[in-house]
Amino acid sequence: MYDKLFINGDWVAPRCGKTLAVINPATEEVIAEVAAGGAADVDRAVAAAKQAFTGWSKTSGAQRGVYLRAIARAIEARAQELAALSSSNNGKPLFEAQIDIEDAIATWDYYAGLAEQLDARQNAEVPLAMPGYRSSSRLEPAGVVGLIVPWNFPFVTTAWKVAPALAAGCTLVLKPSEVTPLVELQLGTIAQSVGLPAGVINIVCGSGSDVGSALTVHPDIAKISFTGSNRVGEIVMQSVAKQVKGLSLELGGKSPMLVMDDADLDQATDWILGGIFYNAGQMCSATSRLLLHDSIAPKLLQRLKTATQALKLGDAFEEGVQMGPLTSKAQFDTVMGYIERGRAEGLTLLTGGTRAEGFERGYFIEPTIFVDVPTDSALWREEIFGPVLCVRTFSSEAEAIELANDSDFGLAAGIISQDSARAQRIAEQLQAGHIWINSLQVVCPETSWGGFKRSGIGRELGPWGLSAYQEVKHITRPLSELESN
Ligand code: TXE
Repeated sequence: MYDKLFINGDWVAPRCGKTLAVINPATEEVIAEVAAGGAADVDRAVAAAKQAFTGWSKTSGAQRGVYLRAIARAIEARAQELAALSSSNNGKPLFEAQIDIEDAIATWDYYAGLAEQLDARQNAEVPLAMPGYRSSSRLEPAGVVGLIVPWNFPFVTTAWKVAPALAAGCTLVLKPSEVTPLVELQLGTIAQSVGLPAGVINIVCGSGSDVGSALTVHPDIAKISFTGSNRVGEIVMQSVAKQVKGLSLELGGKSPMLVMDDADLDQATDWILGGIFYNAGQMCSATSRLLLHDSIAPKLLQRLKTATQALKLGDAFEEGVQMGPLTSKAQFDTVMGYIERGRAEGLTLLTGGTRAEGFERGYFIEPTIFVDVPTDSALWREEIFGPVLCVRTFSSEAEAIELANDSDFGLAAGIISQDSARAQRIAEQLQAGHIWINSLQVVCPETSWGGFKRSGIGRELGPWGLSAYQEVKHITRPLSELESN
């Protein structure tokens, strides 16, 4: 299967003959060679999706819901195997990969539910102030869509795009990340196992410059949904502009965590660690800027240091491992580059700051905390996407909010305080798409995902995630015509 692409319901050999070496980041061993497509394969996949669109777009929401639920059950039946595959490719501890698979199942079930509700919403009457006319609205699928995903949450980010696209009645071409294609390819076998009509889902692995860019410029693709770096997000935006395609972008983040003077310090320690070291910090929503009230800073920093140094690093499958390696050599180099830059800037290290000791192989980095980081430091302003936390203190609520909002990004934020009214007041003033009060990265299919400012365009999840794949149509006619018929 790995030597093929999934096009038109079948596993087919790619036309360009390239392969991708897939690596286990804990061992640096090649664990698979995966077939990589090129522009000619994208053409084939889009043609299959276009042909399938004719039938799939005319199915009822209820019919599509049946397929989505079947996919959820098929994933559930293979949950352990899929989690293990994801861990071996991404490096995340097995329990994290299991959570990913559970999130994916919840997403498929949620969009099955929205698909089932769609039929009752079609041809809904729209009240008009203007006399003599009647108008009704329809929600129609956007067309063939191109979905480009990264490597940090394989199967999850994919579910966030594929499930609502199918629920809306779109057909699609998915391009997995070249770093983590293994678990994503299983979606092809799952589509086959539930009898999804051929061409509704197509999967073309390959590089961004070959497959990704061919998708963004393809004239038969109506919309691109992209999750990844700001650098590539800008390129994608420019290339879709030429054909005025629809576009959703989920890009970077530099999210703040605000810890107020009334915080429970033990809970705060857990949430801070989880917010930056889960998935080895490779989360767009990582709360990578920590803002501490200066009255609690010394005590909390001491706890953070102790708890961080106690974290167990290791192979995803080892008992008790809390943090895995970085997912790729490229990401390891990027993160080490930022750490070296921090040292060169003379920043103060609370802990970490080196390649992890005791590992002969694997892209392991010590969980790292820099304190008193100046607001003009690259480490404070740029997304590092690794286990590196930057800390500053504040003395008033107003200062905390100002520091939190002083960022190009606005994806998420956390607030830790035992004063619920105060936490709500602060949440309402933060410029971010999702604010967590006294909780850790709680993401549910019902709530939106996406950011303010340069964190992206549009929202995934919730009803907004479905709307992203729909066109709104109104049908308006004179009342007299209706009365005479
Ligand atoms: O992302 P890329 P990379 C951020 C994070 C990380 C940085 C680089 O800061 O350090 O991005 O990661 C495809 N046209 N995030 O290099 O390159 C590519 O093949 C179309 C944040 O992995 O943006 C892959 O499928 N597509 C993020 C996808 O884009 C192209 C998650 C993402 O890769 C393309 C990951 C092109 N020209 C990284 N070039 C988040 N928001 O969660 C590449 N791609």
